[in-house]
Amino acid sequence: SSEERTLAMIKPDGVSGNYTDEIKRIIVEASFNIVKEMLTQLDKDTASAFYDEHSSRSFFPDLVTYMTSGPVLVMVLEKRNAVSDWRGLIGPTDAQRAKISHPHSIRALCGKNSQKNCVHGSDSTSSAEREIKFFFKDVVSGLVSSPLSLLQLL
Ligand code: DAT
Ligand code: MG
Repeated sequence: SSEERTLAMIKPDGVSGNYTDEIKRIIVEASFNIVKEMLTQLDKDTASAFYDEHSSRSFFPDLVTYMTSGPVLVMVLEKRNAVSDWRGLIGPTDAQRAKISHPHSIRALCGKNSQKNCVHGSDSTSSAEREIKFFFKDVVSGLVSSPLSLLQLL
């Protein structure tokens, strides 16, 4: 089919700020299906590996500290053009800019600045494939395939 999948995440400030329900309402209203979800807490190694492409940037240590500061909600979203449609809904990286240029975006709604920007979205179909595997590699066809994935689902 023409369905596409992307990885979305509600970052620690989004979860602790109680934005989960409102963000999910926006997701469903925009005709995405939430096909997988997992509430988890990233450790330093996991957050560092997820953002490996940014490992040489000056903001990287602060980014890892922020991403490990509390629970996150990781979701796989599905619809036509899921990758670009989700990027469009979340708005630009810098939430301060988002409030001006994309006032109805999710980052304008609940982000604070260029680091605490409330949500993640894959930036391409190849990133989406990598990121979905990164978080959901042990879950095959919705069936529990290993004891590790059972723990991941709890
Ligand atoms: P995006 O999350 O919009 O894909 P990105 O991939 O360029 O943005 O950066 C990944 C994350 O790193 C971003 O969500 C927050 C952090 N980050 C990016 N640029 C930053 C900056 N200039 N200062 C602080 N944190 C930054
Ligand atoms: Mg990115």
